[in-house]
Amino acid sequence: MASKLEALERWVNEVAARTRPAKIHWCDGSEAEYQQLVKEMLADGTLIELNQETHPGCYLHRSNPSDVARVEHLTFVCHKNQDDAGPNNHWMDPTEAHAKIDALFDGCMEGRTMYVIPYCMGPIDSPLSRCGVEITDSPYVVANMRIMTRMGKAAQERIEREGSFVKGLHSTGELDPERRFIMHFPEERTIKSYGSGYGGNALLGKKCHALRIASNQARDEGWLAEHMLIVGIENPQGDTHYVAAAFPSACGKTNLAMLIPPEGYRKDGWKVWTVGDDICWMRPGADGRLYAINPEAGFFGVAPGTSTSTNSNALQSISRNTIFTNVAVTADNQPWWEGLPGTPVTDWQGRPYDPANGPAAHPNSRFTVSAKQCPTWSEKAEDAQGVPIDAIVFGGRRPSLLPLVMEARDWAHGVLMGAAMGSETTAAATGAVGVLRRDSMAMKPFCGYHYGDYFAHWLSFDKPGMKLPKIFHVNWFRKGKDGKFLWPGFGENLRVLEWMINRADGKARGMETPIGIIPAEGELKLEGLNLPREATSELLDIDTAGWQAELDAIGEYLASFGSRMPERLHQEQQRVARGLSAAE
Ligand code: GTP
Ligand code: SPV
Ligand code: MN
Repeated sequence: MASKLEALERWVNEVAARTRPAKIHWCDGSEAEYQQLVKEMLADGTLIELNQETHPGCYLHRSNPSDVARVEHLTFVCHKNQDDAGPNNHWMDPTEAHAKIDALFDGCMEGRTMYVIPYCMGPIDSPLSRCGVEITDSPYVVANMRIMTRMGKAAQERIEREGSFVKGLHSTGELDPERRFIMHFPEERTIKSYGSGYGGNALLGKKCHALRIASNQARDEGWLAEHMLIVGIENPQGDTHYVAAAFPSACGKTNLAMLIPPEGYRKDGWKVWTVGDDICWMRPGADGRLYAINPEAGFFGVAPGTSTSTNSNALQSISRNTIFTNVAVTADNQPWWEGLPGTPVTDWQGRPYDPANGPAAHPNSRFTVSAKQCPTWSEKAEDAQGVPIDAIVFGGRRPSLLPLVMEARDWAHGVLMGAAMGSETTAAATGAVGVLRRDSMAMKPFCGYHYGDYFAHWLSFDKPGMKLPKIFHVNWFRKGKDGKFLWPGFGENLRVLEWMINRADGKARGMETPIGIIPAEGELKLEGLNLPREATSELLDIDTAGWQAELDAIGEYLASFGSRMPERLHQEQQRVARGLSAAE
């Protein structure tokens, strides 16, 4: 027996009977195993060696050009009852879904190796962590899962002790978009993914498990599984406040998680610690505060735009032992993307670079790297108890209307702010880019059940005995009349975080407005920024007529979820709308 757990052994045998691999390999997670896989992938061209002098241990993978991002139209959440999936998900009857995808898995691993990957999402000894097993025929997936999760022997031992695990079955199949599905069965805690080798579709520990399935586990067990970064802000007195922030894909989570303080702040002794850049699991502690862990062990980050000036922590992290996917290459075989100095000679598809073909690196090209390599990696990220959260932040790409920062007056108002979140679409998913869509809590592609029930679950945390964090909304992407960003962003975002922390500590008064609390005159530190005065007032300007239209749109959006939308959120929307009318 390869596992002491009968349920695991039986499931692996069932899958093998269907997929008929030549060989089964149980992953132990060792360095030797990783090196062996790399060797095999270099031999068959799955990986391409990059310049080992400048980038030791770094490799390039080129995915199929039809397989470069998440595919939301092929992603299904298959609850028994269609209503439980909600209008926010594509739904298929579970029996039909199993039949459809199982037919694709029939014999799909013939002549190949089937890998069994036991993994743990979160520190291996944390009560907040949850385990899973992914079965895949892709060594690229195994290598990425080893970086992104606690994978191998220790995870298998925890699974055998606990007796339960999330089941994930994956095959890259023919990479034919016509034969591609990402299916979730929340009641069975099962995932089946066929026909894609790309990140969120194939590394099943990430979005499929840690968000779509985990959001269901979280609701049943009284915690939250969110698309959030976690960052620690240490002030000159040595106190660290932890902030969790939800921004949609490719809207700045990795950047904020690895923020480099502006020079003045650095001199004063401010430090920033990275706990997570994409996913956050949090649950109330005995003291009523929310404690958070990052279920991941690595970063699967957006490459384009990553540079010394925007994110030098990320750049330093990826100088060694990194897998790059769909980036371009320079003449001396270094990885390259838009935003880096130097010139590309080969584009992400392996063609000689020609600007007529578009960007050299794919806009959703990524790096996979162990979090341990990040210079600002927090030692608290390994803490089994998690970190206490002082502020929750929502935000998106909004070229107009939304101010740089505002604070919710209470938890319910904050839940409304999160529910109302909107953002321009990005390259992280297939489809048009730059279209405004609602993306509540940045979870539109990831919430594994009805959004109405999800908002009710969020509201349920507001009860006696809880010491909930304050909730804020930010917008780094407001544009001036010239079409340029008004706010410099990146490291300068610390100025906004400092105001939030001051609010949490009762050290800033703020100014009440109908849409929320904004910084009072002088509370946002802008010294050394050279921000024109008009820009400052424009960043915090509240356009009453624009907001009335926005509140109407939010009302319609909430109503689109029908009777499962909690009445409390409707009331909150009406309260804000009334406040706006009164202020007119
Ligand atoms: P996922 O991994 O897809 O979930 O994305 P993410 O939210 O981690 O995105 P990331 O931090 O990689 O941000 C990607 C894009 O946002 C890049 O184009 C950055 O240049 C841009 N960006 C990040 N922070 C800022 C900011 O403060 N201001 C502006 N203007 N752009 C930003
Ligand atoms: C995202 O798109 O939000 C990502 C990348 O973090 S993926 O793993 O593809 O979901
Ligand atoms: Mn993400």
